Amino acid sequence: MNDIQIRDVKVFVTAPRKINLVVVKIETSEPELYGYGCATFTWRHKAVVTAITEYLAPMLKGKPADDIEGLWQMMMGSSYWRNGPVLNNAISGVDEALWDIKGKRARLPLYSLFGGKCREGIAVYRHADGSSVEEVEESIQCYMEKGYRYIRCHMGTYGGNFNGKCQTFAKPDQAPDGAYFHPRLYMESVYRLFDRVRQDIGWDVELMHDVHERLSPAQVLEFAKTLEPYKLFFLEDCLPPEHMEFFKTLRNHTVIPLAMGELFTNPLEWKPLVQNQWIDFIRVHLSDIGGLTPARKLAHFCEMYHVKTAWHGPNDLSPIGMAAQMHLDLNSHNFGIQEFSGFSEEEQEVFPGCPVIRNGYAYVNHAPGIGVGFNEEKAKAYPPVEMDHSWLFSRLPDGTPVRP
Ligand code: GCO
Ligand code: MG
Repeated sequence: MNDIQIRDVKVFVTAPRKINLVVVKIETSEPELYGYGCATFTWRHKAVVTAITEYLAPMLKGKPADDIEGLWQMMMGSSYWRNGPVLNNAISGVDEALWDIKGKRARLPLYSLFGGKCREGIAVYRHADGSSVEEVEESIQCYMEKGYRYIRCHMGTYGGNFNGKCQTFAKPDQAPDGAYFHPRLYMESVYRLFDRVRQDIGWDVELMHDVHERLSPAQVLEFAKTLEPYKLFFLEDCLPPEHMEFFKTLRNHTVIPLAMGELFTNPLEWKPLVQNQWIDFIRVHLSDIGGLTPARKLAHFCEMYHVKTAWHGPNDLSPIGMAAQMHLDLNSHNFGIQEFSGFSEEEQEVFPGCPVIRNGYAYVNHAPGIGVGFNEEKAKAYPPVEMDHSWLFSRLPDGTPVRP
């Protein structure tokens, strides 16, 4: 089977939605056989491009395209220091492209190659947001009318921004710029939000919320306990990855289902949470852990502990990456829910074959491989952009920087 070699490894950065997406193309010794993978780490995309062009491409040329597992181990181990977001994203782009090639060679969509389907459609959740309860409720109702039955609810993105009121907090002299938020104001606003949503909209919809690592351990205990009456589908990212040990306390303190993982890059982060069943949903961003190869292993590991998948699905993920994880969604018995942030018109133009959504379910096409193409010409019309990092400089009212 080692008759087809990797001939070239190319990397593209395109921003059809004004968010930098990184795409890897693997060309093989068979002229018409190539594959695409997602390597999107939007906040450090140039570092990922360098890792691919300067390190991975030279070691991959001439290697057998069939040996995904062996090449993944070589890419991961050859930097000695490993398990970081930049190198993992670079490896993911290659890994997913090799899976795309394997599916094309087998003339099978990836879900079939993984062992076939456990379900016909992939339940997805959307993001409702707004600067008032009424605006959030309007957004929820709009999604429900489109058939979505799982909705993440926020009032002012992460930590709540109260329409800029955060800027009026009493701050010290010469307080630096940043995305200020006030934990107590944020917490109280979320209590009010879910109380009203459950009263006004009711229970025929599953609701989530993303703490986005904004609260202290003690605040999280109160927050989870206070939200219990609203029966959330899950409460996400209660703490930063640096505080995983606190999940043991949190788990013993609340019945609210817990989700964690989009920030993980190292198996040491998820192992204790999964094997101790301290969480209910694993949320990794597939390219941040190295692509489909490790994600399949993680899904199987989680299945042993009744932890369900809820792969990260923000807008800083390419349609190739979204489709790749949706193949895994179809195959995994312990699929939980798929986060989905829509595809813009421009993205669908650059990435033909995007999954389609009907009545709250996503459907990948049944083309061989990942099933999403990449129009290199159209991608050129959307060159990389200067991303707005300001929200990543989050601060408490006294200016203390906090994890964003
Ligand atoms: C989510 C995530 C994202 C991240 C974003 C960072 O649950 O979808 O929290 O919104 O903040 O991907 O770049
Ligand atoms: Mg999140």
